[in-house]
Amino acid sequence: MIHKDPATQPAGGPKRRELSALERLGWSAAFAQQVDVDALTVTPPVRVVAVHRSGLQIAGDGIDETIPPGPDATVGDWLLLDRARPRSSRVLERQSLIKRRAPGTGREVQLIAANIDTVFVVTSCNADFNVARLERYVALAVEADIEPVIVLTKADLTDDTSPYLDAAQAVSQRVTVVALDARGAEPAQALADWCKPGLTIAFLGSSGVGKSTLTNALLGTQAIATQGIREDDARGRHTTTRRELYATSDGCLVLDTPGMRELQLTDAATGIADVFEDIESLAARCRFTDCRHETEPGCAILTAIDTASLDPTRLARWRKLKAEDAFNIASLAERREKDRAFGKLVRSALKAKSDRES
Ligand SMILES: Nc1nc2c(ncn2[C@@H]2O[C@H](COP(=O)(O)OP(=O)(O)OP(=O)(O)O)[C@@H](O)[C@H]2O)c(=O)[nH]1
Ligand SMILES: [Mg+2]
Ligand SMILES: [Zn+2]
Repeated sequence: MIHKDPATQPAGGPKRRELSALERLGWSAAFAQQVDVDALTVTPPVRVVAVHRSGLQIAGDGIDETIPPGPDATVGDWLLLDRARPRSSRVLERQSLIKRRAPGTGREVQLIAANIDTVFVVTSCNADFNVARLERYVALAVEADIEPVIVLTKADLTDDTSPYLDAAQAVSQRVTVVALDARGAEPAQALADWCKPGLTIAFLGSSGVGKSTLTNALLGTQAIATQGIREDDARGRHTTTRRELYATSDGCLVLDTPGMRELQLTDAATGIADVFEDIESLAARCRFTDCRHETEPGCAILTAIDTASLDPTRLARWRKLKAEDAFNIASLAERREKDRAFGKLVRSALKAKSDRES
């Protein structure tokens, strides 16, 4: 199923090497290195292309099936499929991992996706646009060691995209920002630098911003369902309900995801520091190393606010994200400690019982 476009592959010109079935799923040297060649025939590599309640949908060379849930894997992971005991399939070491604090009252970490090369943080040129949310998503990607790109959809619905472009660029100077119409041919051209054979890209963002529309555009189909947003507040209707990887005709893997209602960062200090690099570097210039940037003399952050070179609302968002991240790390540690203590209690009770019985 190699895509041959005569216009881009002139006869006699440099020919692109044909990708193997595994390479078309994103297999690369980084994964091959982890595996003994002999093991490949016994436990073939497969990629998790979707996670259902009933199990993991996997794809490999001539393999396309669902295995029961079990391996601690997420969409995008590579497994060495143990046919006899699929639950015990080994998960290969990841090139990247996106995670967040699980929504709701549970304090656990939720794995969102693995082995992603580029995260497209998607928002629209309408009421969905929200700087605080963009900062969260960008920090999430940077923390996972993935290049984030901000995509502003629905550029066709506004006369002037520049206020949106400027506000998105202010999130981080290091991030590329693209504005486009997600329908039709534009995404394939605008995202071509990142959507390449063998690479895996992911669309993240709230419901209704056009993640599935973008995925359809890259696949050249209308196969994935999309749905109009609410007129009054531009909110989506949570049309997509699971994370799923799709392959384009030239071998790029595209992950469409459901709109997230809530994105709580956990263990994302590096990502936050990177997004708020402007504030972090000011903080390094405060007179006191433990400056809280409240009333301290010689505080570089307060000076920046006084001279209007730092936006106080951005400072407030930085404080909030740092506090949330610290809280979520602490509550996770507390929960794990409780689980450990409980496990110990159970083990000692069992031991006491077997001591009594022996
Ligand atoms: N005019 C215009 N409409 C768009 C654009 N992108 C998406 N839409 C429309 O916005 C609506 C929502 O798009 P979806 O692709 O379903 O959004 P989604 O992000 O996948 O939403 P969830 O699956 O709910 O998370 C659909 O009616 C799309 O046709 C765009 O760039 N321009
Ligand atoms: Mg969708
Ligand atoms: Zn300070």
